[in-house]
Amino acid sequence: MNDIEKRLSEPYELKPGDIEYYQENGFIKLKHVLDQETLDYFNDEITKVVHEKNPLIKKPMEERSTFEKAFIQIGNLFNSNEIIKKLVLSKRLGKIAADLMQVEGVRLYHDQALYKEPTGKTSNITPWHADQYYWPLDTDNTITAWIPLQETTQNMGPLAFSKKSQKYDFGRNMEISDESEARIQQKLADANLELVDSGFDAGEISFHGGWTFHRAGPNTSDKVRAVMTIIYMEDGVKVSEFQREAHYADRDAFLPGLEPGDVAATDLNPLIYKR
Ligand SMILES: O=C(O)CCC(=O)C(=O)O
Repeated sequence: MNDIEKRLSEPYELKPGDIEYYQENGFIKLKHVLDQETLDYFNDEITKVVHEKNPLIKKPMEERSTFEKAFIQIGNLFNSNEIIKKLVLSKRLGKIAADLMQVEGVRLYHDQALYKEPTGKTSNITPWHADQYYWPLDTDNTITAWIPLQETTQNMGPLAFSKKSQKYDFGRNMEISDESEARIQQKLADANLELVDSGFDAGEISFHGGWTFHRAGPNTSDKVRAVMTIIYMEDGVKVSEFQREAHYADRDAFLPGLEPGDVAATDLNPLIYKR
C-alpha cells in the first residue's frame, strides 16, 4: 500500500459539533480532509478520463442547454479505473459519510466527475436543486461528498448550500433547470433560509444530504473547476417505486436489474465502510 492509499484509509477526526451541524443544516464543509499530494494525484487521473470521455467536446457553449453548460459530467469512474477506485472506495471518506448520517455502514450509490469549464461571457450556473429528485431510493440517508481537486475560489463556482433546506419539501419535484433556479430561489428567500456560498481551500470537502437544496455560481475564472463527487447511501436501503423517467435511468446506470423493494446492493454498490 502506498502513502496515498494509506492516508485514504486513515480516519478523519470530526470536531465536536460537526455531526450536529450536519444534521441541523443538511451539509457541512470540512477542511484538511485530503492533502495536496493526494489532490494532485487524482486531479491528473480524473482530468485525463474526463478529457477522453467528454461527451460535450464538440458542442459549443452557446449551443448547450442550461444543464450541459453547468458541467461536464462523467459517472461510474470507479468501475473502469483502478486509480480512481481508490478514492471512491476510501474508508476515510466513507467513515465521514457514515458518521455524519449516524448510520452503521455506507455503500456507493455512484460517483461522478463534475467539471465546470471557464465560460467567458456565457453564464454556466448550476441551478438550485435537491439530488434525491433523481434517485429511486427509499430513504433519506444519502449523502454526497463534493471533492474539489484544487483550491476553488468564489469565481470558479464553488458549491453553495441553503442552510436547513432539507427540512422543506417545496421544489423536491423539480429537475435541474432554469425553472428550478427561479422557483426554488424564490421559495428559499420566502422561507428566509441562509445561503452559504464561499470558496473551498485545497483539501476542503463538503458533504450534503440528498434533500438539501444547493447550487453553484458560474465559473468566471480562467481555470477549469475540477470536482469529483462520491454519493453514498446507508447500507441496507431499498429501491423505491419508480416515479419518473430519471428513476428508471438511475436504476439502469447505478442499480442494474433491481426492482422496487430490492436491497440496493449490486456489484456497482460496494460496501465502503461498516462499523
Ligand atoms: O458541481 C456542481 O456544480 C453541482 C454539484 C451537485 O449538484 C452535486 O454534487 O450534488
